[in-house]
Amino acid sequence: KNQSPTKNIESRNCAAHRTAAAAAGVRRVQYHQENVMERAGIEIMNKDFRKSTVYQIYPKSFCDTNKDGIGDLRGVIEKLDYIKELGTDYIWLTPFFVSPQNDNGYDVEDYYNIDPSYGTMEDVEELIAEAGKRDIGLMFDMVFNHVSTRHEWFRKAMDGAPYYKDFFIFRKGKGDGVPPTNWESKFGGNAWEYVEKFDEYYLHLFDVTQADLNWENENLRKEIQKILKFWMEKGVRGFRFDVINLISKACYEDDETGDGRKYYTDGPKIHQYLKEMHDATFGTDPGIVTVGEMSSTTMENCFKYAGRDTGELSMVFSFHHLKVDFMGNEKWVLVPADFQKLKDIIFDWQTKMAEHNAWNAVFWCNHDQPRVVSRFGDEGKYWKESAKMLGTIIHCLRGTPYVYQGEEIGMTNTDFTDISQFKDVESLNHYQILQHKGLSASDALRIIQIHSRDNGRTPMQWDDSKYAGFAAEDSAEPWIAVNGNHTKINAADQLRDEDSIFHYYQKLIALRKELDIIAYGSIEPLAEKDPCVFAYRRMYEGHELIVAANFYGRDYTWKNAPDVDGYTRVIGNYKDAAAAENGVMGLRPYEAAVWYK
Ligand code: TEU
Ligand code: CA
Repeated sequence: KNQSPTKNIESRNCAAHRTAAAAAGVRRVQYHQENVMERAGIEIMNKDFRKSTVYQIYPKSFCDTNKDGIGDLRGVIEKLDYIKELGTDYIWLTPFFVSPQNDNGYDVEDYYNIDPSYGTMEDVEELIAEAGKRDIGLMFDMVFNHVSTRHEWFRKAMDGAPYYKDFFIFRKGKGDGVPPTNWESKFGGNAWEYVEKFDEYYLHLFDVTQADLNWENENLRKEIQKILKFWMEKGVRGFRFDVINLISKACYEDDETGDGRKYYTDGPKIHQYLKEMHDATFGTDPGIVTVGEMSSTTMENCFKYAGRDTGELSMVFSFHHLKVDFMGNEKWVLVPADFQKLKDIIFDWQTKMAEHNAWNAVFWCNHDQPRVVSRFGDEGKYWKESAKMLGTIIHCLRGTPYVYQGEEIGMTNTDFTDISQFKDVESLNHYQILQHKGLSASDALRIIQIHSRDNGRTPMQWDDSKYAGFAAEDSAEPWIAVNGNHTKINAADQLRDEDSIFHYYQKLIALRKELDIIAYGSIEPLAEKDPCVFAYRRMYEGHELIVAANFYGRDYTWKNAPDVDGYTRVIGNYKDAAAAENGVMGLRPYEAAVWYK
């Protein structure tokens, strides 16, 4: 059997957790399905997701209130006023359900209970109610492609119960220690794990402790619906579905030309499963917003996933625009970002999704991505300008913008210099794999520093204190190190500074509410082949909006620019407007400006 480094790292994590969980004493209770909002007397207002903005919270790294060095739900409650100040309509909270945390909660052990490291069900209820009071809806993150191997279903499957064994994907190997197929796990190594007692393998597209679920099984699908209804009845206003386009597997065959993804991505029954889930659960409440995370998807499928009348989801995350610094699908390489490709992909998705009445989630950052200011902007001299420029591009597009915690203050990639500082299972596995391929430890580390998901997972920088205000100074060491630049980049400073990135994001978010054109207008790419400019035009009911951005750190003259005479600059990252005359626009380093007529 191909012994990938996944297995070794996993067994270390798992052992550590078993003791922690035992010590914490996971409390399991059967909870009432009582709507928290009703109980608190909060009237639920349906929102138009096209006019909304979502703030994403990775609770583990957001705010720690009990000094254990791990962010928690009470920390989110404490910061609700900050989020209200920023102005977003929803909070997407990544998973906080009971989990061994091998993949920071994306390995769910129990969807009905809260992991003690994050808090209790009472905390969740209070969070829903307190957010509701501020007219902020909560979106929960549902991981339905797989569950933790510690989930009750998997344990029963391992005990040999046929009913539960069929919740998973068990297959015979090809003999002699050869797994059923040559598919690769996204976290490295083969995607099948051998179980001696059955002489069979189970499929895990992610970590070995994340067993893929068998959606062919109707009983499993009913269980999924029960989970969604449980949380809807509690007052949750939306859902984000983790890698949801991987749930329908076409067949189990070797992929001679790849890693297997063509056999499980956008599979044959995916639309049927989504429609069924929609009709049975969130489709009954028009106020619920949904977003599907679509791994390596095609646009044709997204027309259906996120179509206005297709009865599947409100919108989709696609990632093609964030692979412009990969080599094809290979992430673990160092190549400069391809600006032309970035524009081509964004414009292609913008225009074609519009033609098909389908809706995008628009974003640069999340908990799996490096920080955008480090990636496409400038951490140095033009840090502030470039962060604002990148925000402008996203927030004026056709789609629902997502702001990932810390993006609104221009947080950067980690400053880690040693592999021991990295925590993510994917990074640690690929650090080994790169060295097995012959890279030196320092070259492997360089690649991890650039691409690691931990870049987005260092603690939120609230202030300039020892642990950046993420945790009290006398608390346990944070689970992942704070970036040393928190003395310069932190929320407290930016709340005081009118010219900060925070206040610029606040303005962008407000602009979408003020100007219907941003939510409802058509989209037309401009300067498509220009080597420096990112620009587009929106149109709606006789109004026009022109967004122009210089993507680089040098002065640039944009010839053939649209004439903005008679337009008002509604937002820009320099004090005065750019010099524009007769279709020639002078853009300063990383300058962004938005004109409206
Ligand atoms: O991510 C899906 C996913 O495809 C990424 O993990 C991706 O494989 C990786 O970034 C590529 O380098 C979702 C969650 O967002 C992620 O945090 C989880 O680890 C993953 O699913 C498994 O649940
Ligand atoms: Ca804590």
